[in-house]
Amino acid sequence: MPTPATPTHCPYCSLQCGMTVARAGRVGVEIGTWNEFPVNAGALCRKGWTAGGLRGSRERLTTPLVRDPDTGELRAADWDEALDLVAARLRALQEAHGRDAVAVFGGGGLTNEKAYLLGKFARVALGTSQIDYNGRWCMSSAASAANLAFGIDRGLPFPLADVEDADVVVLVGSNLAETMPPAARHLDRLRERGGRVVVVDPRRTPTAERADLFLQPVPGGDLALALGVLHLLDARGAVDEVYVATRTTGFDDVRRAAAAWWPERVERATGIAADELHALVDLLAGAARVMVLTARGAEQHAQGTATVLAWIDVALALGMPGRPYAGYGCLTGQGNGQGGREHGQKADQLPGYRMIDDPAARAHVARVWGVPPENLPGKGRSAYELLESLGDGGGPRALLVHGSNPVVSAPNATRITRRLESLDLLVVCDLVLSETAALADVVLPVTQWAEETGTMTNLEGRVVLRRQAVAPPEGVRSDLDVIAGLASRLGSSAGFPTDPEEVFAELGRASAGGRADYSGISYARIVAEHGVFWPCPSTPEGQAPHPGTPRLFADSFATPDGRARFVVPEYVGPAEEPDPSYPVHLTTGRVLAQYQSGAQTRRIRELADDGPFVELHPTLADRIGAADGRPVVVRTRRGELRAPARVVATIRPDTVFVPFHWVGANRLTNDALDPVSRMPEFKVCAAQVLVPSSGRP
Ligand SMILES: Nc1nc2c(c(=O)[nH]1)N[C@H]1C(S)=C(S)[C@@H](COP(=O)(O)OP(=O)(O)OC[C@H]3O[C@@H](n4cnc5c(=O)[nH]c(N)nc54)[C@H](O)[C@@H]3O)O[C@H]1N2
Ligand SMILES: Nc1nc2c(c(=O)[nH]1)N[C@H]1C(S)=C(S)[C@@H](COP(=O)(O)OP(=O)(O)OC[C@H]3O[C@@H](n4cnc5c(=O)[nH]c(N)nc54)[C@H](O)[C@@H]3O)O[C@H]1N2
Ligand code: SF4
Ligand SMILES: [Mo]
Repeated sequence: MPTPATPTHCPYCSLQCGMTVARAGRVGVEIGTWNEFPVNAGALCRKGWTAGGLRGSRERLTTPLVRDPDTGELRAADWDEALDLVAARLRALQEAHGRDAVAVFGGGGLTNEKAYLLGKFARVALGTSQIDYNGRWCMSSAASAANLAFGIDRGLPFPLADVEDADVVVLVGSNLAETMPPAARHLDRLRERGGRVVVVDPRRTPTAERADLFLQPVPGGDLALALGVLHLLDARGAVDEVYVATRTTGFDDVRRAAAAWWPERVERATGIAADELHALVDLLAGAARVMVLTARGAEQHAQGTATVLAWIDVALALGMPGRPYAGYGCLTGQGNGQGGREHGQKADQLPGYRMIDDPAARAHVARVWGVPPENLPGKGRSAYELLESLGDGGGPRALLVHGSNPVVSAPNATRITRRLESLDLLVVCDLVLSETAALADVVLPVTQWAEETGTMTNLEGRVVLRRQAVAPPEGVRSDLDVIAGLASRLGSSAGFPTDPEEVFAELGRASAGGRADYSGISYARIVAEHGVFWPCPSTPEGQAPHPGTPRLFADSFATPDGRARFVVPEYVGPAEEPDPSYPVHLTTGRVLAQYQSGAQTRRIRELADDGPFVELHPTLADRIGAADGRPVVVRTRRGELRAPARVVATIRPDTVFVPFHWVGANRLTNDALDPVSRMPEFKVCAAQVLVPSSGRP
């Protein structure tokens, strides 16, 4: 008999679909629809429906594991033994090598409460500057760009449903029909209303199937494409001169830069023919409400920030940001991809999206934490640079991981795995023995999703409450308990509460007055209002509460003068271009049934785990003699992967695609970083594909 169903949210992506969870049987759960939650209105994708699959599974960790120095194997330990050991070794390493000898790596899947407490733990209990998180590999280029252009970074500055009322939506590098399936209905409704969808992707994806105009550039071509659009918009007199004059600065320089991007040059850089470019500009120039949305296809490049800025320039030139049902937005990715970057687990940030090198920000947060501001460390290294510096790299000698599986998901993963292996101490908190946990000296088993309570901030900036619905398995603890347990063993006098609602209240105070102000949000309000959009400052006693902010930029931008900034994007091209030895483009991404590094979804029986594959065009397959389902080898300057070929006419003939949910794709990828966001170039590098002669190549 199921117990009463509790409304809560999915464990996976940034849509944070509402669902109900009830206990079923001794350990299982039953997932049901929660129709009143507006973002998904009852719809779930396959991953959501099967999310209970890890409950009661043998794959679930239920006891701490400690590596035995004699046998080299992981063995079960009790919590006190494991935490005492970790604390003692952290302290010894810091005494011998300084505070920064210990590093922390967080995740965009952690609740706001966990992300906040982890940042506080690093800065106060460990006193280390070395903390960053996997969100750096996710939407950081869009975050950098939005901060530069608009003075604030909220993925979508409007509710997702606004898509339905736009006239033209341009999706640059998003496959949302597979990465957030319930969101695709907004595109369908937009088209029913007579609106148009444009999709830009080197692959004709299920999302592209919904497009009125589909453009198929080479990977890394989006920046040049945007410059070409700006060129033609200006040539046609389609720039909104009044908007540009009253709401922005810097257009003249962009106009000059775009003047050199005539259609033939765009075609050489992107493979998009002049008539296709004109077709796109026809749609944009004639529309009253244009929405430009970017996702990882456009952003995960060494020029990701510049690429997003170029598309923001397009939206600004058309006069869209701040206009209803129009503007620019980034579709974030992880469950708490938005909140995860606001509360201080990023190397350069403190809670409330404050910058760690801003003296006023330091003073505010230090007051909330009850420590002298000068005790707070400064900026640390970005995610890839941090992992690359570990152990033999000359940087930190110990790493604590909460909510990431970098052995699978880091670029140039062979190198990163070696760095992890060279650490003096690796501690991983996880639900399962991920590839990264399998390398650890200590593994701490934690609660997941419906076993605990906490808030998540979805792709719209809507703060939602993921409520506990079932009891956790015996033996596991929440990340909050782990953090508090270590902090007290390290002798920290600052508070590390373990009650999520108490942590949320503290987080609200720490964020007050910051860019991402949560101080007016409470659990009760989230429940009553189906989520609250930040910024939502607190109001004085007796005054009406702040309503939250579903839509930004109607009157002004968050820059000092209130105007949006045009930034000149300079096209450099991918860090690695094809050449005679590595003649094709390799790009990577996702499939519907797997999530991220696959640590969770590969262990769920209902989601077929077929292993990685290499998607390639029939023309390329013919040239190298590959056949559908037979093995091929993809090789780059960093490594190689052998996997079955999937021969499809939907991909460009000069490009291959590999999903990154299994070990392998990231042995191939390039670790070239964006100069501003420090985003790695996951989405393009040069590769060769061949058919193995016999046996293993
Ligand atoms: N099923 C599933 N859903 C997920 C996730 C998952 O792992 N699985 N992860 C979640 C997370 S964290 C994220 S960040 C989001 C990501 O969501 P998306 O950004 O939609 O996902 P990706 O598959 O990484 O990339 C999108 C598309 O970019 C295309 N692409 C590759 N290179 C380029 C390029 O140079 N230019 C352009 N324009 N397109 C390019 C790819 O072909 C792909 O179709 O998904 C979230 N949802
Ligand atoms: N080639 C290539 N590589 C990529 C990408 C790409 O497109 N191409 N995309 C990048 C992107 S956008 C992202 S977001 C990253 C994601 O890649 P990862 O950072 O590896 O993300 P996950 O696989 O979600 O890892 C989360 C881990 O934390 C565990 N976990 C889940 N919930 C909790 C929790 O509450 N607490 C703790 N302690 N653990 C928990 C899970 O079991 C899992 O092992 O990959 C990046 N890597
Ligand atoms: S779309 Fe995302 S949030 Fe919704 S059910 Fe699927 S994985 Fe979960
Ligand atoms: Mo992501």
